[in-house]
Amino acid sequence: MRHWWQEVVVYQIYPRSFQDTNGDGIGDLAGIISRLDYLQKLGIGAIWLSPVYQSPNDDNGYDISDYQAIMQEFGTMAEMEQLIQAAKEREIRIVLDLVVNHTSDEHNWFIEARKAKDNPYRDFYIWRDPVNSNYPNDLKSIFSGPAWQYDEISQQYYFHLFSQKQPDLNWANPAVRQAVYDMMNFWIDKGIGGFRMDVIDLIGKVPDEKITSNGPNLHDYLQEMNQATFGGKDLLTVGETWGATPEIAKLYSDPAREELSMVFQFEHIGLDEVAGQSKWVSRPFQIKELKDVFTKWQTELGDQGWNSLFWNNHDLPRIVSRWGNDTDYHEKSAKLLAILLHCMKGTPYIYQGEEIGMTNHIVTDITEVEDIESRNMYAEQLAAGKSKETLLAAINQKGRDNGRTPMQWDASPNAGFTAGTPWLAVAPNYSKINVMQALRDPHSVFYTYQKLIHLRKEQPIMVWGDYKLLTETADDVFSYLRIYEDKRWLIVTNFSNAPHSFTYPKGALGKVIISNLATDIPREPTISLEPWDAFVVELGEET
Ligand code: TEU
Ligand code: CA
Repeated sequence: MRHWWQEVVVYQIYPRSFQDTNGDGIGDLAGIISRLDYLQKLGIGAIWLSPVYQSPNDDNGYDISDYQAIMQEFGTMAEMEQLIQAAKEREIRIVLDLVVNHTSDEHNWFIEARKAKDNPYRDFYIWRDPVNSNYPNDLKSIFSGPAWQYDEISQQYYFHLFSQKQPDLNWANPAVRQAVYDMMNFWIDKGIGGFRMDVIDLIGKVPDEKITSNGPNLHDYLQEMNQATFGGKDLLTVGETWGATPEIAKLYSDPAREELSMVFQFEHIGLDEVAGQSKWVSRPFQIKELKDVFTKWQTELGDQGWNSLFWNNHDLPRIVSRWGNDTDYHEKSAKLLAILLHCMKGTPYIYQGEEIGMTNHIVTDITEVEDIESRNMYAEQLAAGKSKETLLAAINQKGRDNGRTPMQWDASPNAGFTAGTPWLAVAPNYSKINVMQALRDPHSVFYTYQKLIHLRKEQPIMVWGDYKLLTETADDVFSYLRIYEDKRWLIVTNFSNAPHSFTYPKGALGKVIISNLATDIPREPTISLEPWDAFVVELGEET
């Protein structure tokens, strides 16, 4: 069976940084509504909206204190309903962020739970006694420090895989699961298009056995959730699963198992990291490895799963700065990254600003950093003796604020994001890199994305075609075929700052489908690719 979510491109909005309308420096729902025409022009079919629920913002909305209320800074429930409706009128569905591994410590469930050991909500969370007046065990928080926090009132520790203000829910408790399902149905009844499920691979944790991801009951919970909520409603459900291999991804997304539509896997994202070390330790990125990872995912899921395709999200540095070239080949490399990814099989995701080539933002002092993950790491490592310079270099390379600077709409002060003071500084290159400029220039990165989205709507080969890597190329040339019925498309990209020669595979070259070259593509049997060249061309039969 074919589904709508296999044929669309999804656009992620980080509401805090998208568009402010009331001058408080914080993006809001009214701002999103005001930009729907822009998104319609881009051509997307769904928006993944990062959390908009009530939250004390310890982790910018990923710490939720009421799942059924809208954060005051963002607007009202009426505006949320208006957004769902206004988007629907433009054939855009709203996919909500479902953050149910943990709540805020200011959620009513936790306020109750910490009152006393016999409180009816106590078991909504994970409490353990101290062991020899120390932590229950040595599990660590992903945001630095121990995963256990002592609570003076009831004299036990509670478990938190993220910040101390994000206590983990106890999924082993059926009452927790039912409360989550009820909340999901509340939103489904409002007409949303689905859920992006935050760190969903952690809900089956068994802290006592030091199992955090891929716990033993994980898939039972997801099957139960499917049946109790979105099952049979054809919604888009995408799980955030950092530890997924293709085998694990099939467990989530094999249609026969009735769990999720797809997962976000992060194997490619880890290619400039060092195995066994934190994301803050980097090594050089190699195209050869990228080819291996993408090819594995493109070929191994088969009919038992569906890929999501992404370079960016609100946790990741900007791809054009990370693996493209944001100085000498800014536009060209941004277009290559778009073409390479969007021509693959799966559902592509665009993170706000990616479509105009937004870049990383360099900071020179920790006071400029808002992100809790970066700040905690900095404090911990500074205390451990690392230098400020080393730590800021790591934050500039990998820190989450890189992706969170305000959306660059135009060249007016603060990039047209706010009339006030933005909550996080706008990247200084906004006078050149902005939406207004991109819309004026017919050769901008924006129009490459728009065209790729259009092709996906018009050309079944983009959605359903098989993928085949070309192996006889230079290491830095990433080239593959898509094959569908009697059609073949050849995708050619030179993922580097140097020229490389390239020999076409057998078959007559046909029409150019999309390209970032200023001229027609060269058509000799062996050609020289210039740095960051990328194009797609029809390829006739191998005769
Ligand atoms: O992210 C999961 C997560 O593990 C990230 O913190 C990740 O490890 C890190 O940022 C690496 O870049 C999700 C959300 O996407 C993130 O924004 C939240 O902070 C986190 O869960 C907790 O809800
Ligand atoms: Ca605002």
